[in-house]
Amino acid sequence: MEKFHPNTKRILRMINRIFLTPVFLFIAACSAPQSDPPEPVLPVPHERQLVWQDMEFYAFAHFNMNTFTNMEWGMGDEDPALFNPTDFDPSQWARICKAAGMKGIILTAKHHDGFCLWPTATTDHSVKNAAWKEGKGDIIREVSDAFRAEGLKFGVYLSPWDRNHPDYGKPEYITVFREQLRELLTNYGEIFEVWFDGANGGTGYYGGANEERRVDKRNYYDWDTTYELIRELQPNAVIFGDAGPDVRWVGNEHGYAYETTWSNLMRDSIYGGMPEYAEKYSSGQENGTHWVPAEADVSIRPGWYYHPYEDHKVKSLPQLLDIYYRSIGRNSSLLLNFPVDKRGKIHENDEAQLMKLVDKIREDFSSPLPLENARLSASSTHGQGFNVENTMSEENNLYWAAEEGTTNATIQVDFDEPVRFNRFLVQEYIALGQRIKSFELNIKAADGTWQNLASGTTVGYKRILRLPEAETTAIRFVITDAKASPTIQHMAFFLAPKVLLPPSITRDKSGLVTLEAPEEGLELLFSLDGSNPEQNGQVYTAPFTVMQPTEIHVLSRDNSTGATSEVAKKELQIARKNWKVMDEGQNTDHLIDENPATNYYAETNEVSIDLGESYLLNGFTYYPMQNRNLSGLITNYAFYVSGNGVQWEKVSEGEFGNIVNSPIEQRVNFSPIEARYIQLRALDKMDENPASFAEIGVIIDNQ
Ligand code: FUL
Repeated sequence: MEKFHPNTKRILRMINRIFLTPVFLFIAACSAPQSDPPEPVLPVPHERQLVWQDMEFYAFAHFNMNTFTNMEWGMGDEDPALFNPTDFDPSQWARICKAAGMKGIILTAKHHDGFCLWPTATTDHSVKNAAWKEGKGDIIREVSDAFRAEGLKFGVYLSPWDRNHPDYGKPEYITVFREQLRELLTNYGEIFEVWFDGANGGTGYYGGANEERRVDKRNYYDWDTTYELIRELQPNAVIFGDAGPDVRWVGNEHGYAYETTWSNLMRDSIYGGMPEYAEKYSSGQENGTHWVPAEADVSIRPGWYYHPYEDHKVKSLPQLLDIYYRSIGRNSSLLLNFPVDKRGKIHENDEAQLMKLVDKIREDFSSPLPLENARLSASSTHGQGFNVENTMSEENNLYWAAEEGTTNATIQVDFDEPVRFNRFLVQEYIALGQRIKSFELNIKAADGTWQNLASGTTVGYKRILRLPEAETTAIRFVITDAKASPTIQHMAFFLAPKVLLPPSITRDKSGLVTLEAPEEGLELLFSLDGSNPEQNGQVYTAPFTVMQPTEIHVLSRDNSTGATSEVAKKELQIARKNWKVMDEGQNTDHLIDENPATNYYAETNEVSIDLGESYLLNGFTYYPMQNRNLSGLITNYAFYVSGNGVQWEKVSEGEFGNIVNSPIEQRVNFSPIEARYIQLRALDKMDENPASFAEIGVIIDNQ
């Protein structure tokens, strides 16, 4: 006779299984008396910042009046009727963002030109007067609904600067601005982030005044009252601005945080749009008084808004990878912008590049070294519940803490078999404050000695190191200095496969084109007729000359596997071999040497060039200096041509909108005109310094 009923046996077997699961063992460990957590080190994040921090990667969409006027900064006098997407499809945006693992989107509800994407009661300059849906549409409603339907969050960009509003610069405008915020924060459900731009004040339409209005950026907006309103209407939303208060600008529009990036900020010394912000404050401060983590904003194309001529300038995989590792890998979130096109869709090229990035990132982090089979040890432990094994889990509230009072500590990982890795990911337990000031990563060499693989400074929410591939049986993460006893929430090592990059393309003044392989042993292929180099390309063996306007396509091939890189393309205009700069200044050649890293400075604020012969010109390009510290950038220009170098005819005049924040090559087209001489004059500049130029070029249609 059976001792137990068969059902009873099954139940006992189940109980047995439950008791032996890691979950049970983990619960049991947690139920042992737990030591008190370490003392926090101020400043610490607010709950809403912790929630935001976990989002890591989310989208920015610049879609507004500029999309239809082909501008970066509209003046505010644009006819609202111009806003007319032909195939507006916010669920396409949401699907793409979801597939990319992005957690939400921030949309330009109102940019500097003042056009509102929702039917606001505060102004007529809105979708109410657009041709789109005969004025009955609401972009904010449709985008927020589409994102929520995918389980993604929604945030708003509301430009404080309003080049349309007649009262901008007067106290009355602040009431209007707050009313606009109230509408956005009341009528569209939960908002995760409210984004305020630092660009404020300047020339504009201002209800017909057409004048320059400067504001006192520190006091004009009375930000504290506005923040109170946001807290009242959306207590969980983080507020972004140069000065925070919750999330700060990373200080550039390249999407790069810094090797040393503190989430602590001396917040009270900062206000939105202050000139010295990027230089002095954007990397945070060890002794910062408030928790204001960095957000890196960057566009997937050169401009923030859609321009058809940038369809082929979508950032390449290597550029996007660099952005990813230099933002999310450096204690910052990544706000990646899509310049939504005139249809009202994310362009196919942008989606394709985004997915290349996402696939590669997934591949890079797909196989962590199995730490469960390794032995972990730490130089010290804070007490029960803070064991070093906690660093293996991605659980937010499980972490290792070193003994209280220590400012250095080591975690060692010993493996039974040699392991190979080239990525190291580490996270502090930031709820108790950012602590680590410097660290090293050591590996054990075959002879048993320790070698230093990398040194670093801050860690914060997340730090990822890209390393040369290393093989070892033991790794040591040595925290050499910290503000207080270190805490680590998570740590992991990965072996990321190599990236097959296209070769880089450079050309000199004489027209000589050089290709450079990203890695040794790759074959380089190129084509000059627009065809895919993989099928019809030539093998690159030595530099070659290209004199006429041509688009070159290149790729790298790994002949051992047959794998190829993506195709890189570059527009080459006429070679500048016979060009002469007509000015007397020093280093005039820097202006036309096809090297944007060298600059020419014109005391006279204008330059003239003899092209050597006559061409039918369609436009010109101005490549601003690429230095970290910018000076003399031309913000307003006039462009002249001449047949004899004496009598000049003006063919174009205008503004290089947003050039100071985004110093990318500027392209201006005009009606075709035959000329041998060109002249660019600076009508206005970012400062009093001589006008600066990295390159000037001409556009000649080769169709
Ligand atoms: C800048 C703006 O002036 C740009 O147009 C863009 O919106 C960018 C995100 O912020 O300051």
